[in-house]
Amino acid sequence: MRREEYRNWRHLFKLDPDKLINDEHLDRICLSGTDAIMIGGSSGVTFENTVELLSRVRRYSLPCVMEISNMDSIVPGFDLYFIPVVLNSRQPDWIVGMHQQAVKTFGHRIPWEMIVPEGYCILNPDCEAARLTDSQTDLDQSDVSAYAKLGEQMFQMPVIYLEYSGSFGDMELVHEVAQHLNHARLFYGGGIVDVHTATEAAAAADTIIVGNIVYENLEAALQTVQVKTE
Ligand code: 1GP
Repeated sequence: MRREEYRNWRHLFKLDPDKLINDEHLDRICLSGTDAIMIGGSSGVTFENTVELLSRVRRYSLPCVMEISNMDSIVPGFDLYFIPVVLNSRQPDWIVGMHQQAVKTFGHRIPWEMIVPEGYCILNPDCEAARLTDSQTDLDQSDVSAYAKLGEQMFQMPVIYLEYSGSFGDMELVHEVAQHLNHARLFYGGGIVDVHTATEAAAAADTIIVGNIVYENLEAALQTVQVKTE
């Protein structure tokens, strides 16, 4: 795929290599009309379970991208690699530390043309990603907008990702942040569980990411793809 194609995506399913999905469910997800599959997770992601899931998704013609959460699980063969930079982490490791180690380790083998940095702002204090990254989540609209603007303008990040993993976020805030961005793509993920939440999120953000509901209620997950035609 052409790198810039991701800028047209409206809907993604995020699949966790550490979770089980049977062939029938995966078939329906991959044929759902979603724009792409993103593979990634906060814990339990290994080289082995990532390769396995990638090879199963590769039977289908839609793009498959990896969101890298640790250096040991990086697998060749994805269409693009999304790299989270957690702008509101209190620990520099999640902003530049691990990234610097990855560049040091992989050096000239990094296909830079396939790398898409994501300026993350993690906003649900109870999610695993917030705990793991020690993110500062008690932020108001102007705080989050400032992170988004900083990511876009100072770091030239092509994607800003508002992450509410596990709970549906404050759509007013998401809408407000969108007003502050000029060219970065605004990704929203967290608590999209049906067509209603998907529609609301898609009205505020450029791209919505649907995760857990795939494993909890497949039919409801599949309905979220409708936002593409609205
Ligand atoms: C997680 O943003 C995604 O990284 C999706 O969140 O699992 O709550 O849908 P959910």
